Amino acid sequence: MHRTAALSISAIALLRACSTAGCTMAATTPRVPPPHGLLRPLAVPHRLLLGPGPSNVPPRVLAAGGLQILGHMHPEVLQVMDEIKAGIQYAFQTQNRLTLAVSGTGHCAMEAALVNLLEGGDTVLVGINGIWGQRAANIARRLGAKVCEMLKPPGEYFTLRDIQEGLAQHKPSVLFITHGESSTGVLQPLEGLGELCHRHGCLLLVDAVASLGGAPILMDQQEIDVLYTGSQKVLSAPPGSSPISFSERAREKMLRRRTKPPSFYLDMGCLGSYWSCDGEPRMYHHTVPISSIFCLREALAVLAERGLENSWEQHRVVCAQLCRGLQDLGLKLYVKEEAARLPTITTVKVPEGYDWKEITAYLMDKHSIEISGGLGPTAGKVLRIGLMGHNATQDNVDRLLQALSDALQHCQHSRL
Ligand SMILES: *Cc1c(COP(=O)(O)O)cnc(C)c1O
Ligand SMILES: CC(=O)N[C@H]1CO[C@H](CO)[C@@H](O)[C@@H]1O
Repeated sequence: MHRTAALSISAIALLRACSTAGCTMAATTPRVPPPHGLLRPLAVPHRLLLGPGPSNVPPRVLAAGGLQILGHMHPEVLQVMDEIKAGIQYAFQTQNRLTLAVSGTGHCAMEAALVNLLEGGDTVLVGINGIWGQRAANIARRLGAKVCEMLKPPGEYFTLRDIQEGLAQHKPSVLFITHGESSTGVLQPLEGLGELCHRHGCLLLVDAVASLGGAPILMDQQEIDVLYTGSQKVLSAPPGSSPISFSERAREKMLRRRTKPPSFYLDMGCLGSYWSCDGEPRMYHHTVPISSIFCLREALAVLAERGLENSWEQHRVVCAQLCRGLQDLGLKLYVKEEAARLPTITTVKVPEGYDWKEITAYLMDKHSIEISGGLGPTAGKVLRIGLMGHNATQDNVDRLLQALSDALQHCQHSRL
């Protein structure tokens, strides 16, 4: 104690001596000035977000994010976590005990699923009909898994027969499939998939980031083993907390692991006890993002009040109106088969002679509406329009169609 005090006193004496001697106080003078940008007020314009996500956040959810922070182990926060678990069980239609929200965006949930399910030497069959299968394959390879790719052209989905063949050929322990392929606008049918996987001794992992709440998913009835989503699409909450759930079958596979999951942050064993999924006393693992958790709680409450079936129906109706309107403008939808169109995100071909960037920029500049271009295999080929959650309304369909018609008249036809 005395020594520390003595040291700091002598350090001050040294600094004083230094300054009187005219040398610069290199050790204590900051050289990087405060950034100008930060000295101006935060600027967040009002925009209608009709891209593939994030979607606009309704006032009730925004208000939850503005509440004061509590300690992450305070009983009120633990109660909110319990309410979120129940809300996710409702949204997923599952009774799985291992149900929680990981602290991160949709990719974080994707990593959590793969990191816990796979270990070196496991075989995973990945359905690739857009960018999300590519990403899952990328993550699985990093984990040392044997990745078998099952390909389908963008704009199409996998039939039961495709999957049956893939399972028989590769004998994987996990099948990854994307329910709402937001890079192409395709909805993957899930009927019979879980049963088929289980007959082949395989677990079914489904990415529902772009579809949950917008298209029917019944986790338990469809025998899905791992399901995850994000917060910023149909749930209309800020990005950052992502619901995920594991079946008993998936838990059993995880219990049989020879090695620990290579991520401490995403270890479902630790997360399960933090979220009290096993009924045991909670163990601190990390600090949940409190504001994000409050918002997610409110977003799940909105969904519970509205009812899942109403939410599915709303997205179906609004998407059908949008598709009709787009075709009336002379535009062509990218996904040919009507039943295969994702109700939350619609892909429409960039009309001939137009540059997609001019269209999206015009909508943004003149109408403060965000829509987006393609992604991965659809880059440069399509426009992606999202009508999700809070702002999946008839009003917004009309607003967008008017703005788009305006854009088509004004955007220069490119010289290409
Ligand atoms: C948006 C999306 C993701 C990724 O979510 P982030 O929140 O951007 O990390 C994953 N899968 C699908 C199908 C998506 O649409
Ligand atoms: C943030 C935002 O743009 N919200 C809009 C969502 O859609 C409704 C209906 O058109 C608008 O009233 C909101 O302003």
